[in-house]
Amino acid sequence: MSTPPGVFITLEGGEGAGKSTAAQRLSALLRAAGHEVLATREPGGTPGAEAIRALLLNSDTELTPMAQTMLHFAARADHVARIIRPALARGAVVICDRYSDSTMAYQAYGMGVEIPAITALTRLIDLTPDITFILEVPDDVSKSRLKSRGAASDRYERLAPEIMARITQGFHAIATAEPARCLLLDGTQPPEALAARMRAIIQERTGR
Ligand code: T5A
Repeated sequence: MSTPPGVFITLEGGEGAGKSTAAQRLSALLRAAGHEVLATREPGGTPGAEAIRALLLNSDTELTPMAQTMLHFAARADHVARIIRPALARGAVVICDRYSDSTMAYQAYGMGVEIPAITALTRLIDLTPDITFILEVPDDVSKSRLKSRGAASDRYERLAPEIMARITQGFHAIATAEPARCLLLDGTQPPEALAARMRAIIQERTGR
């Protein structure tokens, strides 16, 4: 498929790394510069994908890691086709809170699904981000942020510490394997500083 005229930015990282906060601030900076911005998230972003999200996050419904993988990709297929590709075709900047790297980190590195299975499904979706920001925060910061939010924990917030450690390793492995696309950023910086750094990198790399 040909490269669309928009710019596709993804934000990745562990629980409570600050992706949603950074996405909001980055969107505001880009809008202030006159760009059309589509801010969206995964799993989710369309009515069908949001319904799949509800199933995925509900820890009362048991799902094998492979079933979770397929549901994440089913949601992604709908989201990419209905929302992300059309926005990129219009020339928008798309900022997506989590994408395929989360499936690689959580379901493969964290939960043991075979990497080639996720690579094959990623290829089927056939849309690679232009830039991926991976936010890193120490475990204690992640825990205290989630605690201060006070919401009931979902399927993924209940994962055992050793699984969370493998997920962190997974994000590192992805960043190491694809340095031209992925940048690791310190998620403990103040949100304004983090968003300004992302904005500067987008400008340097894409001219937008
Ligand atoms: N998942 C997802 C998979 O397993 N496979 C997949 O393929 C995909 C796509 C989604 C879950 O699904 C899993 C991973 C996820 O667990 P979710 O609720 O969308 O569930 O979870 P998260 O994406 O982890 O979202 P969170 O809201 O939990 O974390 P964020 O977005 O990283 O953090 P944010 O911005 O909401 O901030 C959390 C708290 O920290 C504060 C905020 O005010 C907030 O209180 N904060 C900061 N404080 C200080 N400095 C900063 N820079 C701060 N940034 C945020």
